[in-house]
Amino acid sequence: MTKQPVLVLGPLMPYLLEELEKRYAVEKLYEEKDALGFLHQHAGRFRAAVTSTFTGLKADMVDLLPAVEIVSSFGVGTDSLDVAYASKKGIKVANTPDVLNEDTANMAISLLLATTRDIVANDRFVREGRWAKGETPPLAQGIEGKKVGLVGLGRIGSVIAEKLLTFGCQVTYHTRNKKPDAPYAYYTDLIAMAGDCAALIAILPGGDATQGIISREVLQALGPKGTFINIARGTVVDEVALVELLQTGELGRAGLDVFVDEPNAPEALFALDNVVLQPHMGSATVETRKAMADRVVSNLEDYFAAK
Ligand code: 8YV
Repeated sequence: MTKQPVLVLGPLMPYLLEELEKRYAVEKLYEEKDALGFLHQHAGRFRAAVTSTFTGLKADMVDLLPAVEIVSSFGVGTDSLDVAYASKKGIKVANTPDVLNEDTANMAISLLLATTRDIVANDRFVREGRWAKGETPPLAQGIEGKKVGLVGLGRIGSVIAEKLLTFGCQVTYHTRNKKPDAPYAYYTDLIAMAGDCAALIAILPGGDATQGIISREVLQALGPKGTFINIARGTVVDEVALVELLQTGELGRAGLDVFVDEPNAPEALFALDNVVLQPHMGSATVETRKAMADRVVSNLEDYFAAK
């Protein structure tokens, strides 16, 4: 039986490519010297395409895929995918939710502990021989019994909340609308929540609607003893204010896995001891990335099976 042609828009992890090639006639747009020429000539052959949160799906690409019925994306975030325009064109867009909840939540908890306990700074302290020289690092911060505010309480946020309870934290949250079934204190006012909390964790979608929602005022309300954790998107926070306030100490600490212009994290953060930096590793475990890849494939299979 001839394999269904599938167009891959950007680089994917080898395992996912192999799984796609087992089932479909895969063609890689990103390997074409003249991608536009290729699309003008061949786009009509593809009912399906695969992308990722990294490669995205812009409206102009949608217009170049006249026969595509489904785009399966690697990643849960849809801020780089023009889902509204694709849907208007009758194209289904699928992502990979749920399979990454636990590991992404563990990154949030890891950053919260690593940041409040100065794990990275103290690792450097030992490696630089300062402990051996008889120096003592400053006391860090505990989180037991502390109030931690979640900005966002979706699938991943809900898993983070449960994990925080096991650390004896009081969980509060801020979302556009109160979640009737959520057993946590709800704040309509994000500045007020930041003022009441020892730490704030950003776990909300990126995109225009949440651009800079964690403003300078929110970070200032969190204050010199406060800790900000971001495993959502760099765009949800005022990154310029974040850097300044960490440098001046008006904001105590930050643990950051995402940035506005990845992979270019602000260099001004590199010398700061009150910051822990990660290269967007929230879902980056062998187990979770395999599960995400399997979901990209099953989204296609389910679509064609339904068809
Ligand atoms: C992605 C992520 O996997 O799922 C998301 O939205 O941000 C990560 O899990 C990563 O961006 C790779 O594309």
